[in-house]
Amino acid sequence: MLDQSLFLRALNKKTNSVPPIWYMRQAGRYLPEYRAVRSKFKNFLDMCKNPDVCCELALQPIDRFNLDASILFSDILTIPDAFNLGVEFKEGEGPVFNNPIRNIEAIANLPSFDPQELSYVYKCVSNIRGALPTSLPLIGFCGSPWTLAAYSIEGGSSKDFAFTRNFISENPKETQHLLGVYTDACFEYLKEQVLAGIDAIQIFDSWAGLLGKEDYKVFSLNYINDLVQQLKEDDVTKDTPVIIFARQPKGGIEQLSACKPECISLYWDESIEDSIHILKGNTAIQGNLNPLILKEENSIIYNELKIMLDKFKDYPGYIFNLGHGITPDINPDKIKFVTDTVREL
Ligand code: 1CP
Repeated sequence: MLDQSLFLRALNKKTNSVPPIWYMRQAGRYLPEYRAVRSKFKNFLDMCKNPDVCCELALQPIDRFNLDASILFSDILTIPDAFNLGVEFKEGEGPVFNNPIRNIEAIANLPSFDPQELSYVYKCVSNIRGALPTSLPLIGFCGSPWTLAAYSIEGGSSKDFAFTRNFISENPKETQHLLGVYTDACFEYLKEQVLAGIDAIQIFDSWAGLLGKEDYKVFSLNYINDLVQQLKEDDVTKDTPVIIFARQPKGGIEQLSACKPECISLYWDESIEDSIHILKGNTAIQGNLNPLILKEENSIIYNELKIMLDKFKDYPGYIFNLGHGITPDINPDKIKFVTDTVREL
């Protein structure tokens, strides 16, 4: 049944007459049914630790829009939380780390990673898998080692991660040790997600753009590459397709494609023509409508979609998505309109 899925076919570089559709942050604050559940929890991460609630949240966009793939409801910061960094989401703020990694002693004293600390995530995966139709694939995910390290060193989010950038240039060896530890943790975590029932993996390198081209290789790409290698060499994970999303990597997607993922998810500012030229049908492409367009009138959205889908017309292995997550201010009707229009066009 699952091998007939448009999404998994596209990841296998098969052409579909209609592209599979899913959205980054398809479950989230733009949905009133999400906000109703969210209001019962003070700390977002407490909600992530409740597998029944997470299952309900993952199904909300599927029930509403009949999408072609579901994504685990969780967050990339579960791993730093399992390393006892004390991750908290304060009302109206981003994530805050109560025990960030502000010095090299904190790296030396990192506890060892026990994947069972995150058993609530695997329970959530098996709940969602059990609730979904068998024909609908479920995506699992993790943050890239670099993106997780950036939040952990900074102690939360930031516009420019100035402390982190200074820290890594002063302490490159220790940072690389941390990145290695996070890489192994990501592998163990994804393996448990596969055992619990996910059908594809997405790695989010949301803070790729903080690094110059050479530093990107040293602090991010090497570890994504190592993670993908570990996945490809393990009997449990080797057949699970991998998607890499990187936001504004300075070396472009050419650098990313060297990691040999099955698919690259394009940030919205990435040129489709250039990407097709670089990837040449050897790697599936996901993306990349600018999420801001969802604020425009339907006629404008329609024209944008027409132009975009025309560029991907003959590409083997295309998955429709946005170039970044849906923001809280989007009207859910726009997601319905985009979904219907993509299928119609
Ligand atoms: O208060 C709330 O309701 C929290 C909003 C929220 C949601 C809905 C956060 C906090 N995380 C999530 C869920 C989430 N996060 C999912 C599953 C839902 C889905 O996609 O349908 C996924 C895949 C993520 C991944 C994630 N978390 C990323 C990578 C994607 C990206 O946006 O670049 C990142 C960077 C995070 C960190 C994070 N979690 C939440 C916020 C607000 C942030 C960003 C913080 C910042 O601004 O740096």
